[in-house]
Amino acid sequence: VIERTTDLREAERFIRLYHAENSSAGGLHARLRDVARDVARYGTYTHTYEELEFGAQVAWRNSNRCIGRLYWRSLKVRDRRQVSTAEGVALECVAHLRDATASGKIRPTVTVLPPDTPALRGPRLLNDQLVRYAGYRTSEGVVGDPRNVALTETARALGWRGRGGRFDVLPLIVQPAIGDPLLCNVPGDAVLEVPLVHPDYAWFEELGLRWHAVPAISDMCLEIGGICYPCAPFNGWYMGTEIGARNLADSDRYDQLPVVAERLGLDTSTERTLWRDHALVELNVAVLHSFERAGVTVTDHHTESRRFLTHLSKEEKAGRVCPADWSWIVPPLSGSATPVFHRYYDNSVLTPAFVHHGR
Ligand code: HEM
Ligand code: NRG
Repeated sequence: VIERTTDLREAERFIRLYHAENSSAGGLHARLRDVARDVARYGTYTHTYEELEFGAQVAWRNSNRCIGRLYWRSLKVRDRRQVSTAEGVALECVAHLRDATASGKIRPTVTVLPPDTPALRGPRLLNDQLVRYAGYRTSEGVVGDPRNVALTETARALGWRGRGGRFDVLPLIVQPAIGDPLLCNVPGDAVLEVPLVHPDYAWFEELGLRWHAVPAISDMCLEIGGICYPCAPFNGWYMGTEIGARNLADSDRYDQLPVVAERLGLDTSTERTLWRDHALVELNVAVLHSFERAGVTVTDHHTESRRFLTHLSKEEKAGRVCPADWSWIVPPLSGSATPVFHRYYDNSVLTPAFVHHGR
C-alpha cells in the first residue's frame, strides 16, 4: 500500500485552532513554519503532547453521537506513540483497562498508539471494543453475544479456544503494520464485571446476566490535524440504557425481554399489554441498581440528557456550535420523557474527530 502524505491545510487548521483556544501555547507562526517544513521534508509532522491532548479532547467534543460530552475537558490522554510492537500494543490496551477502571470509579481515558505515516501504517485492533463477549454459533442458535460471532471465529481461526459460555471475554487481536495478527488474552483482573440483580425481584439473579464495567471503543481512528491514529481506544462510563435497552434486550443480541416478561408473569399473548415495555423498564432498573451496588460508575438517561443540554448551552456561550445527531442522542428508552427529544440539532461534521474507517 502506498501511504498518503499529511494534508498541510488540515494541519494548519488544527494548529490555528489549538492556538486560538490555548492562549498560553506560545508562538503560532513559529509552529506553523515548523509544521510546514516537516510536512515538506517528511510528508508528515509530529504533534506535541499538548496538541495531542487537546486534539483528543476536541475529538470527543466533536462526537455528534455522544450524549456524554459535558466532561470533554477531563479526558485523560495516555501518549503511547512510541510503542513499536504488537505485544506492546496489547499490553497498553490491558494497562488502559486497569487505569481507566480504577476499581469502579471510571476515568474517561484514551490511549494513543502510533499514527499512520507515509512510511508505515500504524497498528490496528480487530476488536471493536477492548472487552467483548464471545458469540458461538451452535445448532440451537448463538450462545453468547450474537454481535461478536465473526470476531469469535477470527479468534478461533488464530488458535483461541473459547469455553463456550454466554459471557466469555474475547482476546485482543492486534494487526501490526507488518506481519501476522497477534492474539492476547485479557487477564481476568483487568476486566471488571457486574453481576445483575434486581432491587425487588430475587429471581432476577437466576437469569445469570452480567455486563462489563467499561465501554472502550477500539475500532475508530482518531483524526487530528491531518494525522490519523488508527489505534486509539477510548472509554467513558456506561449509560444504563446501552446495556438494559440494547445489549441485553435487542432481539439480535441477548434477547432477554421474553425471558424477563415470563418471570414477571406478564401476559405476552398480545402486544397491547405492553409486556415488552414493562420488561424493558425492569431490566434497566436492574442494570442501574447493580452497577450502583457494585460501586461502578454508571449514568441514567434522564440525568445524562439534562447534562447534555447543559453542555449545549456551555458550548453556545463559548461561541461554538455543538454538533449532534438526534437519532443517536435520544435514548432508546422513554425518549420523549427526556429533554433531548424535544428539539433538533446541527449535525455538521467537525475535526478533530473519531471516525469509522472501513477495513
Ligand atoms: C457514543 C455516552 C464518554 C465518544 C455514545 C453513546 C452514548 C455515549 C450513550 C451512544 C452509543 C450507542 O448508542 O451505541 C457516553 C457517556 C460517557 C461517554 C455516558 C461518559 C463519560 C465518551 C468518551 C468519548 C466518547 C470519553 C471519546 C473520547 C463517543 C463516540 C460515540 C459515542 C465517538 C459514537 C460511537 C459510534 O459511532 O459507534 N456515547 N460517552 N464518549 N461516544 Fe460517548
Ligand atoms: N453502546 C456500546 C458502547 C458505545 C459507546 N458508549 C459509551 N462510550 N458510553 C455498548 O457497549 O453498549 N464511552 O466512551 O463511554
